[in-house]
Amino acid sequence: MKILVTGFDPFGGEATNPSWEAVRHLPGEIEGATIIKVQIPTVFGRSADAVHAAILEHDPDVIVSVGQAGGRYSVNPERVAINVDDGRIPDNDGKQPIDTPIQPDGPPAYFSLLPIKAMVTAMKEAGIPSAVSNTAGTYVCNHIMYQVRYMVDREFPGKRSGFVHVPYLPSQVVDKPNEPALGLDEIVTALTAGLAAIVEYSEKPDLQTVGGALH
Ligand code: PCA
Repeated sequence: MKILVTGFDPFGGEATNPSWEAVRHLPGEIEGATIIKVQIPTVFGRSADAVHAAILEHDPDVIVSVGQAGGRYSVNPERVAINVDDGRIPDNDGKQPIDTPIQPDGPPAYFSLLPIKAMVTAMKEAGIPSAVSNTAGTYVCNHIMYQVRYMVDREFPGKRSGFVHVPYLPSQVVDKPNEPALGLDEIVTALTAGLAAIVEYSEKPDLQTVGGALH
C-alpha cells in the first residue's frame, strides 16, 4: 500500500506550519505501507493542482491531507468537507474567495473515506489527545479535503482520501497566552498511529466508538 501524505506551507503570518513539520518527520514506512510526503501551498486552487500532480506521479492508494488548526487542543480527523470557499483571511497568493462553490457541479458535502473513529482510537492509545471534528472550516483545508475527494470520485475510483487537523506547535504560542499547542514529537506520534489505523482498517469497516459532538 502507498499513502500520500501532504502538509501545508506557513500562512497567516506564522513562521512555520506544524502540518508540514510533522509530515516531513514521518517514517518512510508504516505497517508495511510506503509513506510519500509532499508539501503543498496554502492557496485555493493551486493546492489541489499540487495534490493532483502528486497522485498522477505516485499513484497512491490513500491520500491524507494534514493542516494546522490553531486554537485546537487535539489532533482531529475531519468527518466532512463542504462545497464552499469562504476565506476569513487571504491565502498565500492574496486570494480571498467569499461564499464561492468549490465545484459548481459537486455535491454539497463529502464524508471522509478514512476510518476516522479507528484513527482517533489509535491516536489516543498512543497517548495523544484526539477527537473527531465535524467541521474542517471554510478555508484552504476544507477546500483541499473537498477537492481531493471530488478528484477521487471523478478520476481516481477506488482511492480513499481524508483530512487531519493538528494544533499549533509550542514555538507558535510563546506570545499567544491561553492557546493550546502540541509538541512536534507528539504530532508525529499521533499521525503515525492514525496512518497505522488506516492500514489496519483498509479491508474492514470503521470502529463504532462514541465520538460525536453535542454542539
Ligand atoms: N490550515 C489552514 C489552511 C492551511 C493550514 O495548514 C486551514 O485550516 O484551512
